[in-house]
Amino acid sequence: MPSSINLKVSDVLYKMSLLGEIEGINPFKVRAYKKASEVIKMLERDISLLSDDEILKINGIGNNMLKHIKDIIRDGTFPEYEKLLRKYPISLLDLFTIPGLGAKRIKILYEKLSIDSKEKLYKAAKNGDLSLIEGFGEKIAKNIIDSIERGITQQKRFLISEAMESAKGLVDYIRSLGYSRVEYAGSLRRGKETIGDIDILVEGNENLSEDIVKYPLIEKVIAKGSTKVSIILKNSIQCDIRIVKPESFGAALCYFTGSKEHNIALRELALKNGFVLNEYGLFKKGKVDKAIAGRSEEEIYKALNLQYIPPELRENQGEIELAMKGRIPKLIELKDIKGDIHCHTNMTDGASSIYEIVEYLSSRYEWFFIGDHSIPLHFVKGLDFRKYLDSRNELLKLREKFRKVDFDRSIELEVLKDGSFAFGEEELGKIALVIAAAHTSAKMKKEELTQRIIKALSNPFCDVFAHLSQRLLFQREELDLDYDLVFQKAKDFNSVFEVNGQPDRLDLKSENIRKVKSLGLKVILSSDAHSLEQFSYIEYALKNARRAGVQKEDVLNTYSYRELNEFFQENRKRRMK
Ligand code: DGT
Ligand code: CA
Ligand code: CA
Repeated sequence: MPSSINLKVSDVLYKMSLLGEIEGINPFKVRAYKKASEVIKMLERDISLLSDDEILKINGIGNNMLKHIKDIIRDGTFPEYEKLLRKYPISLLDLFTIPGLGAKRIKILYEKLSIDSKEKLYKAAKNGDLSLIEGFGEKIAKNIIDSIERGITQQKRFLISEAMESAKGLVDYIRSLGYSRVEYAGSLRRGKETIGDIDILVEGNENLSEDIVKYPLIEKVIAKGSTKVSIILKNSIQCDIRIVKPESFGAALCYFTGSKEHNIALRELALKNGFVLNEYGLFKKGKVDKAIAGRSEEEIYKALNLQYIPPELRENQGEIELAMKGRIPKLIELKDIKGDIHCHTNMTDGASSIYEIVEYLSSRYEWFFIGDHSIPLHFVKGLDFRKYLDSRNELLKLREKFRKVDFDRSIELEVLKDGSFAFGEEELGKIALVIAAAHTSAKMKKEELTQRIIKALSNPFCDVFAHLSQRLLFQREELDLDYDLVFQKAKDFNSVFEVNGQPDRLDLKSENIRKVKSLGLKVILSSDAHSLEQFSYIEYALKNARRAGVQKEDVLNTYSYRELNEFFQENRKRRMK
């Protein structure tokens, strides 16, 4: 059971992240506060009872964070937080709930017009005062008035990792009660970027609802009937659990997996063919007492003369037409993935040593690359070339001990402002795998930024380009780039884009993966793990790729180690010509 002290610590760290954003502190720090807040909220044990070492083992918590946490446990606050509280009123944070307002705008509103509450904001928008500030057009003012009048706040959504971890806990609990057929449905099963609420289906009977509400992580029970239980978990995620009979399990799974738009299209198709389709089954029109399909989803699609449609494609974006023609692509699967390329060790901002990572991955993959940030990212201790080489040698020594698996050292190499790399050509030639990435691009104009990225892509040693858009879900918009131009140029260089599996990145997003695939370019999936548990984040990259219709042959993680290295060497040679 999460203790109230955990919620208190989590709350202070969350508020610190928002105030930090307003203040404009280093985005890595903002992210660290947010992440720490999230994991502590989910923690089952009372954090005030843990030793320092135990706290440091929690994902995403380093020494600085540990100090803040201990301060909060003792004093309810910590010095850096107090400093910002003296500068900004806490009521400012209410403005984050208004759609369209982020940290930058909130800061401007406060500094230029002393707006620190919804009431003052509403008045200013009504009076037309907002138009005095550059960047606040009529549209924003109207949005603000609208949303405050109608009491609309940003509908809270969750990162897929947060929802998935909660859902797994609940599913394990239901299984422990003796129910064996338990499935995720809704957006979680479709692998959407963010999740509104968790949907779970259980084959069971009415006794189940009595047992479910005894789950210790429940904050509040909203509804409890014989076929549906709705609860809110301690971390404020809502969860709808439906209790279904075996003969309708497939129909219910199909219905509650959605999307709503897919359901509607499917139902219309059924009607056209003389059927009725609902969450209980597929019926001949006029004969609703006996279903002709319903036990499994496969049965239903088959009876409608459709190929089976994987959940990730059920968005009514042409998948039904493809299924009619038998042209649903065979999507890449987890078992096709032979390795990962991008992670971080404790030399920079990761939690584990090179040795720990090799040991961990050697039983999971055929091959892998262990990376780290490069200079000039000092605040995450980015490596210079010397440190890269030394740590590479350290890593290669382990080949002797771990013979069954192939591995080498990659680097997440910083793209400088002018599009050149932090290392020179001669150095680059000695790097096993260059993952180019930009982390600092504030204030560049669209055109300039686009040219910078294109220049980086044109570098012969740009093996992979990481998290192109730099978006952070719920935190930072994607870069304002001419994406189509970037992708078109990328075709000339045969560039490889990363699909980053960090749940707040998911970058490239699936629309862009589709574009890249249609140009015949390959992608590579990565976990960008900062701790051992995060290596599983590659599954979120996979879901994102599947939603884009990506197949095995589009993805370099499915190559053998030799094929992969040949591919990159070939690319380097070709670009040098
Ligand atoms: P979310 O929770 O916002 O991330 O997205 P979903 O897709 O999980 O939506 P949710 O939880 O409201 O409903 C779960 C599924 O139930 C949805 O994907 C399709 C089905 N469903 C819900 N409402 C309707 C409806 O009005 N019509 C139809 N045909 N299906 C619906
Ligand atoms: Ca849902
Ligand atoms: Ca739902």
